[in-house]
Amino acid sequence: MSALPHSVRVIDSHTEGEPTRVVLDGAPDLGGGTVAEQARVFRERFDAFRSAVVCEPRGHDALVGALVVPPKSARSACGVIFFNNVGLLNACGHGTIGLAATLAHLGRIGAGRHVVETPVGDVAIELGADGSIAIDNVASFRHAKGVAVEYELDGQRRRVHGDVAWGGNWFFLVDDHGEELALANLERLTNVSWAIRRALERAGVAGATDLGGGVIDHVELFGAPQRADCDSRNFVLCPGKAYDRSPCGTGTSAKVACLVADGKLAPGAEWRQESILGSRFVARAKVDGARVLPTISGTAFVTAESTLLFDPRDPFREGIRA
Ligand code: PYC
Repeated sequence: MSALPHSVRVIDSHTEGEPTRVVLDGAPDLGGGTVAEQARVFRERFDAFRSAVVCEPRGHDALVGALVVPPKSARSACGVIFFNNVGLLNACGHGTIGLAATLAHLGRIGAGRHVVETPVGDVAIELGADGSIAIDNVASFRHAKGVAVEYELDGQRRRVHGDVAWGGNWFFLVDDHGEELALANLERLTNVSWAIRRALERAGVAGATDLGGGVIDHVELFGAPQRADCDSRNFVLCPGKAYDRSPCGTGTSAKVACLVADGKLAPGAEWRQESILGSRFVARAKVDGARVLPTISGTAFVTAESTLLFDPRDPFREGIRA
């Protein structure tokens, strides 16, 4: 018998094209503690809730879920655990902007600064009186530069180089991929990025294990922008093989950390990251000693308020899991 509730109210939004579903009620009790501890309980005991909310037939592969949980500090607005079609995310930039738009839509936050606790540290939301949203993300850094990796695709062996960087998730950032970053090329970009990810795993390339386990589960390809008001365009492959419709908040944070490390972005200067859809985030970095503190701004729109129903007789009430 499923432990799912009969119904769960959610609010859907998209941030620069990338969807977020915030769970309003019906979530399991995760026992309190830090958000990291609550995330561990969610991962170990409530995976059916995760897949029921974001996987087909109620969701889809690109959807990121957000569970609002009690924060450890009374000064924080809330805690949040992000999840997707295959598991939990350490953090999520577009999802935090979507959460901010949702909480503002509900009247739960007003203009000002609001701290949100995630499993990997605090993130602050800056909600403008005009509805603009920026987030001050977790400290981001480059872990390794110019790592060579060989992958095989369609019978061809290729070599690329990339930086391993943390922006709240682990990324492999590649410039020399030789691919056209165009929406019409999605299947090829997905296959290339997935082959790179598999090759990283085989070669044992990883981030620092004390942060989110160290697994590089996001691959980011960079190229020239198409928009005149952007500095770069990207394609980001997420852990469950869906591509990020937005420029990826944690991925843009990782990029900014690498640019600062290379002396290519001055503290406070803007980095305008275009997504594969042509949407954009504007990023800035504060530098505090060895720490790069990225601020990411973008726009989110609420798209639906709905109630998910879980009929005990429904064979797919827990979602369709691979
Ligand atoms: O915006 O950080 C992000 C993100 C991670 C996965 C999908 N979006």
